Amino acid sequence: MGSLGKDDELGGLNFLDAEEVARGLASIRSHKTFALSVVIGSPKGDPVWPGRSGAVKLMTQDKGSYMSGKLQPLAGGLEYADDYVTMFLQGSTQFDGLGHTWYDDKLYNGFDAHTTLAGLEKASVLPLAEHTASGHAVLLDIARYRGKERLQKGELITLRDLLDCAAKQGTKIQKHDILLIRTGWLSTFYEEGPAKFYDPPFIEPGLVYSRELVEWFHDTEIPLLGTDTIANEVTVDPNNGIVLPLHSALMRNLGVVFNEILMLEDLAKDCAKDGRYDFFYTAAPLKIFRGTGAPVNPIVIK
Ligand code: UVW
Repeated sequence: MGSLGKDDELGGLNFLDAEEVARGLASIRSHKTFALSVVIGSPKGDPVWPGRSGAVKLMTQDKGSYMSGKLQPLAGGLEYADDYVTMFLQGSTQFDGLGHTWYDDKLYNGFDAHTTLAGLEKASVLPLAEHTASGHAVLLDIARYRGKERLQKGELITLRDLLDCAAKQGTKIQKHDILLIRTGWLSTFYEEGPAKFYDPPFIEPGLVYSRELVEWFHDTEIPLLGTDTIANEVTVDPNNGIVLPLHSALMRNLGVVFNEILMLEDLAKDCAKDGRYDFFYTAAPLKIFRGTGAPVNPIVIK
């Protein structure tokens, strides 16, 4: 990665060609399907990065509009309800555009950070949405591997953990596999509530930066990383205090596409039941012009 062409805005999705789609489809056995997004605008709220807010969904018309006489049925008697939602494009299960984060004024592929001034002119979510992400995926259930329901605040995942978990599951990670990692952390929000989830300091569990980890992503040409956390990595690297270093090392430098805030519980249960942790994954985020990211509801077929 990193040498995919000077205009490239797809990063790892370049690896997901027709052959990879076929490899993913060939792994389908039980034909069970799983939809991996969280619910937008749920009464429980939306788990979001601190500083963002959850979706607000409002009705613009409903039966009451007709009862009050504000609206009349259409000719023939049809009535209808309408609603709208305002939300952060990063505020639910989403794909990040590769230009979502940067350092030293350069985005993915060397694009100038000033191209973000009127929305992401380069490396937005749109090229990812046009391409789609479909291929062979593996789930590494780190929580189950550690014999826990869910990882705790700040709990670290190293490359060694990924490889040991795969070995214990009997999962072979192959070149161009989409990598999903379950921590169980998102359930803290839904089952224990926002107070526990955001209990300061807010430090999610997750992957921790190491040179070996980044080299492994590079060599294995992992196109996409998805997790059941907001940021796909431990919030603060305990070794040096750096915040979200894998957003730099994987997303910005290598072009690994991030699919965050996944609900992996049902999929993980099914994998534990049948002992199969690989499957077909397909997703296309909403086509948002110059979006930093966009909501997505990825589908897994086992
Ligand atoms: C930030 O943008 C800070 O994080 P994320 O990519 O998890 O939304």
